[in-house]
Amino acid sequence: MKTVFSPLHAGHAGQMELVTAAIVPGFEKPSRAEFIRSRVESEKLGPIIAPVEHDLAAAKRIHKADYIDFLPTVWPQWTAAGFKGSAMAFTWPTRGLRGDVPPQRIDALLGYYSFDAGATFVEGTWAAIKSSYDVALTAAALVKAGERSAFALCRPPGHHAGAAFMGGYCFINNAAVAAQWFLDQGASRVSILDVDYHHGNGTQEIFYDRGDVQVINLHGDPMTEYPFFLGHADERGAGDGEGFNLNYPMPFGTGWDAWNASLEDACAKLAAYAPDVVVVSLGVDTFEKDPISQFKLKSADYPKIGRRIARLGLPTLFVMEGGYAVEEIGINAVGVMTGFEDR
Ligand code: SP5
Ligand code: ZN
Repeated sequence: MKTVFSPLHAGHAGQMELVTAAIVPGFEKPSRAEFIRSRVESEKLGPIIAPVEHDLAAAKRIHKADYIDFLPTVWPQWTAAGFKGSAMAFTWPTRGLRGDVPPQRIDALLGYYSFDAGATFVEGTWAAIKSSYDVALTAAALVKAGERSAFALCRPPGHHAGAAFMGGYCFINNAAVAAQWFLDQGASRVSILDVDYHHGNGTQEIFYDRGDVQVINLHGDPMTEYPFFLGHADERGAGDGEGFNLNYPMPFGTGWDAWNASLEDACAKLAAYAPDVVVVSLGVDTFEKDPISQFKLKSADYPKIGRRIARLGLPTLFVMEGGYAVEEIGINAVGVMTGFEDR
């Protein structure tokens, strides 16, 4: 399997992160992608290729144009305003406030275009976001050209980003961009299988009222886990999308047997939908040692996930999302790929 990777991710570095009761060094850090890249090499998964640069048209197919146009301006606006440190929001338009009027200050605009403080900018952030987008589209093109699978080693991740907002370390929704791109290239139906520990709220929002993209999420129950405000089992899609959004929320402490039961059910529903291509939002923050997560998967479980997905017998694009146990992130993420290849 080919991996697409860009070193430009590395400029997105040094952020602080607001968590419960503290501001701490960001969990979503450059070493994540480097550990995965080095494991791709040591496991001889296949060639590592550089992304082809794309314009932003494919992003604007699923994101609002004003949101995409805002992203490259954040760091220049932040420094022009005289602010230091990471560009980060601190006020959000919740119920009872105006969410339809963009304010004129960059610190306020960051709140207008986000749902939490978890998507912060430094000088190299836009270049990293753009490279991650290019990685996803370049890997998608490999699958479209006939490869059985490809690995988009995206960083930053994407599945929390919605049509007009960032959050949860995510800016452009790479998996959603790729899914729409497959449709625009002639696919009739695409399934997105999101196995990241956190609910992919952005992906769900983007495709919620559509029947041409099936969105399946396996994740920590939002009653007790981030992102808290989406991801319940009764969210099944709306209008043309009715029945094409499937959520499998699971409690803290979920291990392989229960998680795998959800995966089996998800794969049956996916097979019944009979998509032309599968996009896997691949987070490995389900791992037992993940520092911000509460599931109990073991390293030996990740090849089993890959093997099950391979049994669907469909062209498959893997898009990297979360995973914060950096020492083991390469073993776990590349384990899915080697399992998929049944070796
Ligand atoms: C792509 C992805 O996996 N995004 C995850 C964003 C999670 N943001 C909220 C993290 C809350 C962490 N609380 C952790 C306490 C650790 N002691
Ligand atoms: Zn996650």
